[in-house]
Amino acid sequence: MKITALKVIVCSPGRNFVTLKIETDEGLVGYGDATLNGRELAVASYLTDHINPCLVGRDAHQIEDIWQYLYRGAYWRRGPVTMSAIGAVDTALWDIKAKAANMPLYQLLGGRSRSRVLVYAHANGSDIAATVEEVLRHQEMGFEAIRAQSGVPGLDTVYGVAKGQKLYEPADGSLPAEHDWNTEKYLVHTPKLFDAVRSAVGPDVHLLHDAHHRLTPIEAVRLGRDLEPHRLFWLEDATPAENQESFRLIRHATLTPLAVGEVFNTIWDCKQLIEEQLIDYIRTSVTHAGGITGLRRIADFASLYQVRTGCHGATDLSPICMGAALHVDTWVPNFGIQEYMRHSEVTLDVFPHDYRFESGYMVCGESAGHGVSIDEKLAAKYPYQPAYLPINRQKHDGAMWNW
Ligand code: GCO
Ligand code: MG
Repeated sequence: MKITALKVIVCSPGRNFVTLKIETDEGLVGYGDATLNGRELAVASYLTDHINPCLVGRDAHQIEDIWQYLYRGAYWRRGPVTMSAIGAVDTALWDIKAKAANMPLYQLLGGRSRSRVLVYAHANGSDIAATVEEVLRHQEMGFEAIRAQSGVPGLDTVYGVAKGQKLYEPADGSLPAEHDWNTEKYLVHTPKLFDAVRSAVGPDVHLLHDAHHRLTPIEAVRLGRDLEPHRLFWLEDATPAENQESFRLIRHATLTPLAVGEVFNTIWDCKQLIEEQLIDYIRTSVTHAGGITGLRRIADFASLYQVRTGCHGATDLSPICMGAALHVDTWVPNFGIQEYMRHSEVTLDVFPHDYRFESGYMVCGESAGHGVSIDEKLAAKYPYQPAYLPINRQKHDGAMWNW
């Protein structure tokens, strides 16, 4: 089966998405997500200018060879732009292969390991009371795992908390918004947040928290220890992980489980974290980790070290990523949890999908492929809008910090 055409579709139904459509001479079509929040057009160009012309005429069934061709062949390995582009090609080819086999994608990966996929929701509030209310609202909706983030007294803007009544959207400015930060205030506030949340929900709900790379290792130890009584499911991105060995200190000083990986794009970014069992959950996504092939390689490696998956599932990954992730989650033996930050209705209309939410769990569909496509006519009504993630500055002196 030959690849006949590749098309990049950039649209903004509520937020920006980059989608790759691959067509074949047998009439089968596959879709991949190539969205890299705030850097969308770089991946679109990488595909259109550098990848797509090289793939026309190739055998669509040779997924592994095409992955290696794009990874080794570029000479310049790794990086989020390259790997998101490879990820989109790979996801679209798996979609085609599963359609050719007339099977849902999880069957090609090895079949079903579970009946449904545990997901966690986001509960955000401007203060502790508002966050507790949101956590309880999500508990009523059936969620068994809930991430709690709250505004911090003395800071104007905090990661995860939307302004006013709007849904939280990480890329909301035509230029990067400037947020403020103070670690001391955050470290005093966050244990109080979880005292209140845990006593409101009781012992049975899994609680999660995202520190969004803002702490140093020793500060992460302080937070991890302070949160131990509340038995978190995980503390996410406690510190930046370019220096993987910095997690040794955190790991050996606190019992709070650790999750990392949403900014990683290959196995090399997490090799030491996994091999030394410095983390409990690896959070790479289908889109950013080089597709199903890249993610599967990371998940299999992680399984050797009792590290489980917890795929990134923010709204800046398109429903195509969510659909593909749910097939991986349905198969992967060392599954932990899946992030589920619901897309807006306008996004979901543009991406017809067959996955569904059922009381705290997601279920992938049974149609052939990964079950998600794009309505190109509708997508054309929502042209690209420049949008950037915010940046973070220290409150006391304006110096740059990690967003
Ligand atoms: C998460 C993430 C997101 C990211 C966003 C960046 O845990 O879901 O931290 O909120 O900030 O995906 O593009
Ligand atoms: Mg995160």
